[in-house]
Amino acid sequence: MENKIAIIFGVTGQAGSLLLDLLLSKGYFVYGAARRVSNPNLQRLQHNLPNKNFKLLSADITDTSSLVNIFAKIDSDEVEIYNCAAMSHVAISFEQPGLTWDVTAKGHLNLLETVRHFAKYKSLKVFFCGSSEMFGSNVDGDDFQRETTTFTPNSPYATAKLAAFNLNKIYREAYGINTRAGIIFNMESSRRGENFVTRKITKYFGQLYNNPFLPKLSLGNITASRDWTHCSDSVKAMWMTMQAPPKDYVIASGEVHTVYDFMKKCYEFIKDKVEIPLKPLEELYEIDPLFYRPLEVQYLAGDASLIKKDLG
Ligand code: F7E
Repeated sequence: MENKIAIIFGVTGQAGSLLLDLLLSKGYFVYGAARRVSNPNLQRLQHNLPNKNFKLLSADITDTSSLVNIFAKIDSDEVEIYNCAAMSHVAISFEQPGLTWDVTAKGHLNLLETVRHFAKYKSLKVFFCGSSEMFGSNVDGDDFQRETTTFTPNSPYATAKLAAFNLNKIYREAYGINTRAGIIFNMESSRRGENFVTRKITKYFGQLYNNPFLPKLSLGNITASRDWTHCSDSVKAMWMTMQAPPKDYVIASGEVHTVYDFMKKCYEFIKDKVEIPLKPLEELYEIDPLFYRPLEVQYLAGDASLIKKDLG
């Protein structure tokens, strides 16, 4: 049987690389699109480089001609396209809103336009990584966010994701393009970038295990609550939506914890394992307003019952 074909935009990132692992394990032939940079950032997919079912291509989602070149190269009538490319750090989006929009919003529009033209010749399916940040601080009466909850984005990142999410839907309804999106709540793993809070904290406690005299960990708003999922589970859900009719789904765990709770769990995890007793947790961290955001999303809790009902 012939391999199924997929393209992943943003293949060097956490979600893109875990999706690559999943699709290869399912027998796909995968094209991974990555930006050309002088020092390639391939750590997360190094183990897949020798795989004969994987081909790394150079393309930049902000440059439509590079997308056209990729689509022209793919000699297959049926392709699953996953867009995981984004400037994904919410705090940085306040510093670099233009770049955030170019990559996250305009980039997805470029992809949709390219797909619209190639859809005449090939059967193309699109998955867009939307974000729970699109909800901003809005919650339903039961303190959950779901597909019907009104979006009230409050960062440049969230507005860019919402623009792309809406365009994804418009191209489905206006042109019949086979698009779907996940409204994806926080995804974490050991491949998470070190400036996101879970990896920043786990890295600190990992180092503390070897050196109990480390300087304090500096954090921002530790009372924020998040709905964290292991990214391997999130990418599995992305793949499942791709196998189903086009529809947008919340991808979440439904479990909520504060940043403080997460840190406490890490502290307790290493406390009994170290040889030199640790200081009390309250002496190991400090609050640095540098890590506060101009606007904060204080609470996110996803209701994933629709995807559970439809796709199991
Ligand atoms: O922050 C607070 C921070 O940067 C989580 C992205 O994948 O998920 C992610 O966005 C919370 C926030 O992720 C620090 O203020 C406290 O309330 O790990 P984060 P995020 O902003 O929730 C969504 C769904 C996405 O779509 C995004 O792409 O932790 N926090 N102290 C801190 N956050 C960071 N980064 N660093 C701190 O020192």
